[in-house]
Amino acid sequence: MRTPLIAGNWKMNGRRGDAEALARAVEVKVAALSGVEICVCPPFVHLQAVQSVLSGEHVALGAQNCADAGPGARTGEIAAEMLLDYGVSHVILGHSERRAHYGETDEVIAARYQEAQNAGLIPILCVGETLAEREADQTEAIVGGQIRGVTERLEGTGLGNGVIAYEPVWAIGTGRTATADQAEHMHAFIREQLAMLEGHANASARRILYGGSMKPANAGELLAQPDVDGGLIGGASLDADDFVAICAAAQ
Ligand code: 3PY
Repeated sequence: MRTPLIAGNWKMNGRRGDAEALARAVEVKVAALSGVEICVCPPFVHLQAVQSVLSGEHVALGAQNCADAGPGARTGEIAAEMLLDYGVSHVILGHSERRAHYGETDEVIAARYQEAQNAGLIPILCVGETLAEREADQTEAIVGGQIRGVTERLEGTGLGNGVIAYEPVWAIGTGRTATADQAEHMHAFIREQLAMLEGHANASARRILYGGSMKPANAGELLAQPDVDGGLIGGASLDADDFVAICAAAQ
């Protein structure tokens, strides 16, 4: 039995006051929901403000990245253990925007994942293909390669308590969403890949989220798919009513 997780990726949006108001609204509106885990991931500079308005009972706090090494000489980076100190429990890693704009490779993403795991955070590992890759029939090769490229570099715990987020790049910030069939096909494929890497028991317990323009209008159908265990929500997570409607659909 996999408890669905809905995580809001606020990306690089909002001022401190906006972040506090959004977190406060989400906290109040999700209080009556059950059977779904909820997490919001503000920009680093708003973590403390958001943490101060969350009760810790209904909404977990996530970050959008963490360093690939422990504290020390890494100008501009934030170590996983520093995030933990701010009440952060989840961390998004390998988002396609980081792969595309900052050249993050599977190798560096694996190192970030390892640091997150060692610190006790729950990594949310993003994978997904571009439109050109899908059109060239490379979707499974790309996504399978990204999963292996991280998993095979992890020591000891493997993927541990991590979560996978399948986010087709062509559905991010474009308003296009994978159909429920396309999403289920890829989630089932990812679970098969995981079974080969970490065994059936671990693979069937691992949550696989869908990300890419999930919104209230399509959340119900996507979340009803047997291998879709929640969502990583972009734009719709910036509106408390939309985000809570998606959380309600996951119950
Ligand atoms: C989106 O839905 O736009 C996302 O990138 C979620 O991470």
